[in-house]
Amino acid sequence: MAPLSRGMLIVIEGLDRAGKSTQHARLCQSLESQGRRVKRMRFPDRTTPIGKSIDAYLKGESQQEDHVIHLLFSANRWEAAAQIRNAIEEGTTVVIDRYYYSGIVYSAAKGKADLSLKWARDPEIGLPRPDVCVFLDIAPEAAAKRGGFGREKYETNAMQKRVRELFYELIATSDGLDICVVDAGRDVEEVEKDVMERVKDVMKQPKMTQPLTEIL
Ligand code: NYM
Ligand code: MG
Repeated sequence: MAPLSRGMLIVIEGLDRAGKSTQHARLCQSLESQGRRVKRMRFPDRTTPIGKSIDAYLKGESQQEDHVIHLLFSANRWEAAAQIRNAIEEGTTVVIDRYYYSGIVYSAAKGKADLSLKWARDPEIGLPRPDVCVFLDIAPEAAAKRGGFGREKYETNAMQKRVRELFYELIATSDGLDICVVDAGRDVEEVEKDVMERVKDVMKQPKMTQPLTEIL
């Protein structure tokens, strides 16, 4: 594979229990085995002070007003933005488990009139724009059957169903989100193969010879 002058920015998205962590790990390993330097990241990053507040909220240990928690999730990305940009400039590929797409849809899924997809997206403007976001698509019913579901806030069938609808709305209504959909209801290996294919397609695109851009 031709060397890229900069790293790629790749995002894995999906509902809870869609298999994101597994696919994230496998993709990082294959990219490394192809000789690329890889930085693994995930959002929320629960290790920072902001991330710790988010963690407490998700576990039900603290309460936050809906706009406030939305902005904390966004701030948690902003505090990592320079790190992402620097890694990519020096040729490292950054692979992130969840990014601003989750940020938008999970908040908007709460159904508040004053917390629309548009309102939710505004604080993300200016963050590093992904080269590709692979949306691991799974039916909420199938996801719910996988282990560990239901422990954290948002892990209810009603919420997951709405999140999936909003992911589809996001994909259908806006250009330039760089999302591709992969059916995640299949064997791990099949999903992995598709994810790698999407990433390889993007590697060939002209934008990969240009500097990383920003979310507009
Ligand atoms: N989540 C994640 C948000 O609500 N907004 C965000 O910006 C991000 C990045 O956090 N249910 C939600 C989605 C998940 C939860 O993420 C925790 P994970 O990947 O399950 O640890
Ligand atoms: Mg989760």
